[in-house]
Amino acid sequence: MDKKFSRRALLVAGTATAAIAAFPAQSQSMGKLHEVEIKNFKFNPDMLEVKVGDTIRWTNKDSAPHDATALDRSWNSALLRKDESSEVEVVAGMSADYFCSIHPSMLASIKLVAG
Ligand SMILES: [Cu+2]
Repeated sequence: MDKKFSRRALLVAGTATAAIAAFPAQSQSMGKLHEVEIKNFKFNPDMLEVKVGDTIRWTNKDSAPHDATALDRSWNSALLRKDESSEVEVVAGMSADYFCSIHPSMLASIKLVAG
């Protein structure tokens, strides 16, 4: 009946599915974990060298919500509130430039290097 509510429920369901897909059971043992802190509206570090099979974990230290979204929107982290984290596994051909979809001036990138 409440359109707003059902739209929100769908969004949560979609996020949960994406999170499961981003956490294959072996990802930790197969690659390196890279930590990116989001603070004062900046990704730190704002450039990461990663290999296929690595995992990137973003943690939001701001009161404002943030996420990490590919500029071409081919991948994204979960929406992060303060002190929340989200992980994305690095896959072949992953697009390199990303931003916060809520604050598009927050830009950062990853560099895929050969394993
Ligand atoms: Cu943001």
